Amino acid sequence: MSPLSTDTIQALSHVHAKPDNIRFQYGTAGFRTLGNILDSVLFRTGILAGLRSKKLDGQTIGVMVTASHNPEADNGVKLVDPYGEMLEASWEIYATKLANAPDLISALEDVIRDADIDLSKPSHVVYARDTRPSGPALVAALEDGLKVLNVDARDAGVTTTPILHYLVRAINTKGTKNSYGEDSEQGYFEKMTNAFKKLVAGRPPRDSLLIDCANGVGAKAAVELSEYLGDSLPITLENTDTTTPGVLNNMCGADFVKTTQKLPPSLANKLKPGQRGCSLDGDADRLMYFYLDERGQFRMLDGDKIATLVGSFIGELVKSAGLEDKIKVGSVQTAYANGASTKYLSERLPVRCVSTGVKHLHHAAENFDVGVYFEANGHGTVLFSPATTDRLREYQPSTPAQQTALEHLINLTLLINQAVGDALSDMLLVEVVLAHKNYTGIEWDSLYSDLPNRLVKVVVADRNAFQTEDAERRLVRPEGLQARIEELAHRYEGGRSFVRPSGTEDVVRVYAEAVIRTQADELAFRVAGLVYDTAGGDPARRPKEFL
Ligand code: 16G
Ligand code: MG
Repeated sequence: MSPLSTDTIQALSHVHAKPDNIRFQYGTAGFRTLGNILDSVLFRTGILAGLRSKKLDGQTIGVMVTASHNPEADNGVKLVDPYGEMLEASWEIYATKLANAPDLISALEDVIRDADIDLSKPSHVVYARDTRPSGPALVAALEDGLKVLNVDARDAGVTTTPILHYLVRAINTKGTKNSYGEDSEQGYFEKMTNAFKKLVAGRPPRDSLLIDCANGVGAKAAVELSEYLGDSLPITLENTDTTTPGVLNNMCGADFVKTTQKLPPSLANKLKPGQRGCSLDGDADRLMYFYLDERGQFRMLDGDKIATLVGSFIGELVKSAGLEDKIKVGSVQTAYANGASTKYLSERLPVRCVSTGVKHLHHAAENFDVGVYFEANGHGTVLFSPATTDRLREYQPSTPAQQTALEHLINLTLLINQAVGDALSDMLLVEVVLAHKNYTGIEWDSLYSDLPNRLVKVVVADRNAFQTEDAERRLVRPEGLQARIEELAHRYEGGRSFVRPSGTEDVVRVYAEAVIRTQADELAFRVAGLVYDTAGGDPARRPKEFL
């Protein structure tokens, strides 16, 4: 085992000094905070990525520098494991430990010992960043970290989070039976658009889809995508300004649409009634669809609507292919899924509920032959198990109709980015289903009606006092609070409410839904009031809307 080059580490960790009095935490989305305090974190994450690769025998690890839908001044970093999945949970602890260590060398020695890492192993890392202004300096700090272990590193430049995940998987599966595609952006776009073109071949031409790129890195990718798509899908790109300071995610993008349930003002005179529009988030891994109805009212088609559309379509194809006894299609949601979507899906497919965060959904989806997972906020994808992919490849259909359905399924495995939720790939997937069903947004929307719902944030003294069970649907702490929430929810028709501590902000989140809009709001604010009072909030500063 070759020793650590402690002199280099000392010198560089001096250059990338850790700020005092700040505690960093590797959470559900990696490290994420103000970009201008992340320098030391990026340096240390570079070293960690090298260690992770050595631990996995030199397989390539991904590093993505992004803060997704957060404000432009924020930034963040997360590691990607060899098949394009999120970093294994046990390593999140190492990440946090290294980021906060006053003595980096001894912390590194602890991690190396604890994880039993052989430093003589090779290490490979591929990294990318979004369009944030703090990105280049943070990447330079990351590169210094990579130098410490002489990592063989590849700079994938400015690109989307899902493309980085794709590259990681493509690099690690190159030349194997599970080869995922060419390890280049060109490979990504060709794979996806070739499958798309086959899937929509012979369907009537579609009217133009308007894409809100959130003034982020999705704009760059969408411009390239449109070239590969040619006339197979007419698209119009909006909010593509990646250079004017302050515009990223500002009053636009998937998070704005989901949280405000409004059309980004910049699209007001651009989206025609009935036309399909969609928003990407700042790193293009979340997708929201929408349209304006005949009265000009904004209608949102969120992750739940996507899950129901896609889940039932794939279920139908499996049946048409004559494979329903061999391939089980299932779906995974979180407690935030609208009750109406859960009902719609459950009547067609098995549905599981798991805790918030992509990694929980992804792992649960792996337990199905075909697992369709989406969070209401627009994160999601579809996973085909390796055995299912083989089965599709080997299956001998007995009728032309079965043959056609089989070909569609195989093309879906190529269209869908199975490494991670991908706004552009999900968007093409939605477009395929709409083309096959000959649906506009209106018809898609009419499959079921969302229950009115409300999400409220409550600032409390200590959000760790809130502990949940049953996929976050029930509180176990503070004691007694759950019973009071249920008692309130029972007073409203279709009432459902749950409370969980946020994993990304220092707040507690309250969700409520009910059959009637005003009741959903009232329930949410009552539960929020209950949370506020129970968690020891100052009654004098109790928000007025908490009834
Ligand atoms: C992160 C998660 C997202 C989740 C959100 C919840 C990933 C890549 N992202 O953004 O899936 O919905 O956190 O945030 O896992 P919250 O804990 O603050 O409600
Ligand atoms: Mg994102």
